[in-house]
Amino acid sequence: MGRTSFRRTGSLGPARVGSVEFANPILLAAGVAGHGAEIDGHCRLDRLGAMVVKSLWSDPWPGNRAPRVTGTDLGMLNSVGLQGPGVRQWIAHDLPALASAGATVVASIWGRSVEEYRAAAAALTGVDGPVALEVNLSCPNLEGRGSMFAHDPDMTGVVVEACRVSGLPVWAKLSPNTDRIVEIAGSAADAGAEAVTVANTLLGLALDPDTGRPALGGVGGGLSGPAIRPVSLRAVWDVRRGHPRLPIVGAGGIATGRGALDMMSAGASVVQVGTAVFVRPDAPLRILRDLAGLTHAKGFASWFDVVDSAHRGDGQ
Ligand code: RRO
Repeated sequence: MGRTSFRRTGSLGPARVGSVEFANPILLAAGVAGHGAEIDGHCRLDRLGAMVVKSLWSDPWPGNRAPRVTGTDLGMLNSVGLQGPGVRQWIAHDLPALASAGATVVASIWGRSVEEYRAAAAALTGVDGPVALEVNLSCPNLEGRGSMFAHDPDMTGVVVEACRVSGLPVWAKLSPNTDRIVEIAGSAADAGAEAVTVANTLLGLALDPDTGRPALGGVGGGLSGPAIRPVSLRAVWDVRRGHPRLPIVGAGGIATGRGALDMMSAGASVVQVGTAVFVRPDAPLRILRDLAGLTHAKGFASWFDVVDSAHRGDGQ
């Protein structure tokens, strides 16, 4: 099977998020494959819909104290703390490798203030490569703020508006740790977001059994993996109900083709695979293959037909 036909998974055609078309609906989530093309030897980036790069600040950022990742009996807990090379260094050193690997790239940025978000977004203005900008409003490991931007409808809107300076289609990455996600998604859309990414990790904590102290250097962390899938699925469902025309990028615990199918049926135009990569680096490609098989078996003619099918009741 040639490159193009594999990427387009046979007759199902492309996937679409707002103004951006993707070869297929499986994206690599931010954070699990770093900033560059390192994973390409294990998971061909040119076969994915896109890779979302780990969130970047305008300048280099060291991240949190170790340990940064720990297992729990129900998933993975991380407190990486937004480590990254900064947007400019990423453009100079990592983006060319991603282009060489044939990756479709979604950039991701973070900040501690509206001005920091604006600065990171501005550094991407006119840069050749990224097809969209995911604005991370929901990192669980950002010290020094009383609450997340994504827990505040007004701040969400202000940050999204500021990030439009990049000129790229903006996706707002929302938090599952709020009962206001539908309202907050609306604020993002009103401010000009083309899509919302639903959602980030769940706030969590693990204790070290030997010391009795928090297992992670950052103390708290973000829980990910299959255990959180029903939480993100519910959030996708609710956002779709509240905003029938707002494109959704589904994320949270997807580890199988069935999980990806459910997420799209609930309203996601494309889905991101994250923690499953730590189990098998080629998990996104396996999930894509299985999702395509399930989609054909259900008689859907295109990826577009899968999206929202659980709301229409035509996916059985
Ligand atoms: O770097 C992190 O600690 C991190 C980020 Br930016 C995020 O968005 N979600 C997460 O679980 N960890």
